[in-house]
Amino acid sequence: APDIPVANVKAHLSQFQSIAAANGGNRAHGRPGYRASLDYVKGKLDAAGFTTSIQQFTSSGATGYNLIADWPGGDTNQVIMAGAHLDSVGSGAGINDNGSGSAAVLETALAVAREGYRPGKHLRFAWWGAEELGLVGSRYYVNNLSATDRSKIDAYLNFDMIGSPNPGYFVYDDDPAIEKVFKDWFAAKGVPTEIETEGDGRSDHASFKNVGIPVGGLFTGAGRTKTTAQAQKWGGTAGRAFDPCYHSSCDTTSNINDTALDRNSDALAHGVWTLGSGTTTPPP
Ligand code: DTR
Ligand code: CA
Ligand code: ZN
Ligand code: ZN
Ligand code: ZN
Repeated sequence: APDIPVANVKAHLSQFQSIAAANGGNRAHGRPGYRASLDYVKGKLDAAGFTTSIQQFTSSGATGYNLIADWPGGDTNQVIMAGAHLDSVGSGAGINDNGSGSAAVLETALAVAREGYRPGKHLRFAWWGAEELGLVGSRYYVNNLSATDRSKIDAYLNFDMIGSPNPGYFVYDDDPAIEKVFKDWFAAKGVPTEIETEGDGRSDHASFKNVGIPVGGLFTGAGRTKTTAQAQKWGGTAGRAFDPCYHSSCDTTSNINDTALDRNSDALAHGVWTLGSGTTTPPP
């Protein structure tokens, strides 16, 4: 997989920050900042040659939107998905939660286009609405998949908070094969990882897991406190939350650890390239 330039990822975060500032200070479901964020992401993908679609739904009396982007080609009976929720809470710009995941997924998709990558499997990228209201957008997407379309999704990779300022390196433990892809990548970089245990049912992979689709993902931590042992292996500050600005107005572009964002962006690309390349059945 190509290196993902962290400067490019941070440029998307700056855009999300500006969008929030221009739209009442947030990017929350039902607020103009959310749709403006979606339009930004969609514009980049359309320009890069993706086939994009907007899926509309209603939640709490407001219209919500999912953005789905398909990279033309690959075996459409074997789909690899990578996604992130694009909405913030109402209290702020939501740059770590979850601009970080949204920006890294976007930059990985743009890298696919830049490289002219032709994977054996079909790649689909997604940005979810209304995650903060209770995983609403991703659940709507999964619930509206036909059984046939559901059976074609080989994996869903979730990225929700991957740039926390006092980061841990957590790998979802839901599917062993997917977990191994990420764990091995970090091990090769000399970065120890822990399995992510607090998140089951707490982010957008839940709806995919509930219908039997293999899921995986990465996480750098939210409101929980980093232990002394964790600080010894990862650096940062023991006794301090992984993200002290979780769901707060201080979740801005200054609330990002660049090393964590870079490593997780590169790991994300590695996961997409690795899982996208293999085909379990030979092409016709
Ligand atoms: N619920 C997510 C934040 C979150 C909390 N624990 C985990 C574990 C894995 C992924 C995400 C999370 C949110 O506030 O968007
Ligand atoms: Ca990189
Ligand atoms: Zn959140
Ligand atoms: Zn989140
Ligand atoms: Zn899990």
